[in-house]
Amino acid sequence: MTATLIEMLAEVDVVDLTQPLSEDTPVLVLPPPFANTPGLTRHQISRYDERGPAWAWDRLEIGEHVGTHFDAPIHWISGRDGDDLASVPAQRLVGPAVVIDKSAEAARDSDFVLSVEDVRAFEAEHGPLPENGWLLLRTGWDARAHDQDAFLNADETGPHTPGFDAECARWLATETPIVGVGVETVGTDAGAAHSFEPPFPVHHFMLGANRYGLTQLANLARLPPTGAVLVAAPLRLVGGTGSPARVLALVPRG
Ligand code: 23J
Ligand code: MN
Repeated sequence: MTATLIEMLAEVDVVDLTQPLSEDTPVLVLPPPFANTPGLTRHQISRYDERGPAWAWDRLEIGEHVGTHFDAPIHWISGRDGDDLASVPAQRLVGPAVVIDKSAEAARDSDFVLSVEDVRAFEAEHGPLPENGWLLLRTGWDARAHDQDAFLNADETGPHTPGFDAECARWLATETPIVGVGVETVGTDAGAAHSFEPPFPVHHFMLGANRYGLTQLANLARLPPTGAVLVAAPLRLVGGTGSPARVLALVPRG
């Protein structure tokens, strides 16, 4: 007797991988001459007042790439012919998640970057990266998400946050069946990735291969290395390059 999906749900914990979104949410800062994204600003429409006696509602002003968010292929020039947010097939928004924990390494070295060798070592222990799945990189950076300066960790040489090396980004995008990568940091690329070859290699290779990105994830420590199912829910914004997203994980109860 196989369990029905509804029976299986009774044995599952839903873990929220989404950071709270507010005016204080840290945002990416690019150096001159590049333009920067605004964070969140709310403008009141009414507050149970003469503008709307029984209702409260706001108008949002926000960049597409703020907080826990989804990167669509058209965000990057290499993916310009790929999916916009409205074209992302729903089937690709739900899939198995694997979690590689490099929090000890990232605590020692803010510029830690994951290599193909690291992923191969994970696969030797846990099996191959899953079809239609997400590779989530745990670094412990979620503990800094309430503080813009600690989160961006910039000095006179630029930001220092963990990520992936260029060869790993290329290999993940072209030689594995994953649909995307997810990180706890402000972007899918490492802080120093502006100086990698090519620059911002995760954006370049993953989005160029019509894969996706998830950033500023929370609660990755609550996920097993394999066995969770991730649900990513960005806006279905026509022509959208990215969107704040609710990201959930279904975890078998231990
Ligand atoms: C634009 C330019 C560089 C980067 C980013 C955006 C992001 O991290 C993003 O949110 O996609 S690194
Ligand atoms: Mn983005």
